[in-house]
Amino acid sequence: MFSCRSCVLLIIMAANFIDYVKIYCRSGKGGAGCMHLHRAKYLPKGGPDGGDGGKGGSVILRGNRNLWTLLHLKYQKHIMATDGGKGGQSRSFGKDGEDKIIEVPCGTVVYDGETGEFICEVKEHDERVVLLKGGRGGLGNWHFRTSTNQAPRYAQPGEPAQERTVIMQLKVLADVGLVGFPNAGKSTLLSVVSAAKPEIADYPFTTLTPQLGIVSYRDGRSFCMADIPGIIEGASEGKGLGLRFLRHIERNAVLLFMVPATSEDIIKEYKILLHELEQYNPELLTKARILAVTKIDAIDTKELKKLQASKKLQKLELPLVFISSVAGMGIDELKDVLWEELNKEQNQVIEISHAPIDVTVVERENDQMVNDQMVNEETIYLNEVEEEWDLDKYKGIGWDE
Ligand SMILES: Nc1nc2c(ncn2[C@@H]2O[C@H](COP(=O)(O)OP(=O)(O)OP(=O)(O)O)[C@@H](O)[C@H]2O)c(=O)[nH]1
Ligand SMILES: [Mg+2]
Repeated sequence: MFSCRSCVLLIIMAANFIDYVKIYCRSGKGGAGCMHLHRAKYLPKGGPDGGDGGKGGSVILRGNRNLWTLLHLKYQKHIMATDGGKGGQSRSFGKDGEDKIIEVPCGTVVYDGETGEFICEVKEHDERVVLLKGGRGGLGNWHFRTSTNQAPRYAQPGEPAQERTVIMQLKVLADVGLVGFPNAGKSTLLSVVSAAKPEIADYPFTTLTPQLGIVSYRDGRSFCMADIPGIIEGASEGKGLGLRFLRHIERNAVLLFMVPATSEDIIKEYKILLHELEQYNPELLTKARILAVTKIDAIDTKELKKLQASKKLQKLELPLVFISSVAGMGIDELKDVLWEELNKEQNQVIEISHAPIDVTVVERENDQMVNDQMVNEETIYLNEVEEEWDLDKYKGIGWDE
């Protein structure tokens, strides 16, 4: 059972993983140019001297490698840059509007909130992408003086602001993504090879949000592993936790498929997983794959030997590894295979095109996720109260009087 402190931590972790936000954004409009004719004592025809308007602020996204979720944007419903100031007399410029910089974790993809069309993505730390450009300031009438029109009585208005409701989704960037049915042992593996402490239990869908861990390899080298919630047959049609977490494996260089040795048909399970990925995005099948047969401590040596020699498994033409996270078997070999695959040149680029999203589906899934998390938190909390808090212990302080 969880300790009090870990219970609180779990609640915080589950509630804090936000990989979807919808925000209304608006850039600043350009300031109007000024129409002004210079007037001064003893200077009857001073001429035009209207200055230019300032430019409106832009809405800019900036990648930040220290952010892991979109939590900081959860309650921001509007993000607006400021307008440019108007130009003034004596050819004075209007003040430029202030840009609004939105810090986002690397791997954030932005879609139009109404049509679901892909707009842009931010991959690198410090990478800047202009989401909405501020309007240009209008020119003052000084610019329009000519020999035939020495006192132009017009100036340009500033360019209008741009506005858009956008959906930001985080697609976790990791080197290796774990793919498997619920209970395949994904979180257990992550907890063994990294310092991450994912929740582990023998009921399906223990993991509700993606977890990342840094796996240290030999000679101080390391790579990043992402544990995502289990996939089941029909996930691409919304079954189980549905599609909403499949996007987190889009950006992984290598996919580690995990099927327990105790499974009735390892190849069938692997093919179902593959099919679900294909339904979601066929480009996922171009990624390097490795098959790990897990929980080999749960079968006897004879069965294990049979599996290792299985022609059917070898026919899949995949790097095959047999592991037990609990007994620590095959873990070093697995790391070797992962490292080798990660360093192959063809696996270095993680370019993938982002298909448009169906806004209604994405919104429904997000509501569902918030619901799931609340139910999960409540269950954890109630269990904790029943099992751990012995109120009798505190009678001495008089709470019951
Ligand atoms: N015998 C044995 N049991 C294991 C091994 N790895 C994991 N398990 C058990 O399998 C159950 C499920 O493990 P998890 O790591 O939570 O599985 P998961 O794939 O993360 O499951 P979801 O989060 O529900 O998708 C737990 O009871 C683990 O103790 C293993 O190598 N050997
Ligand atoms: Mg898990």
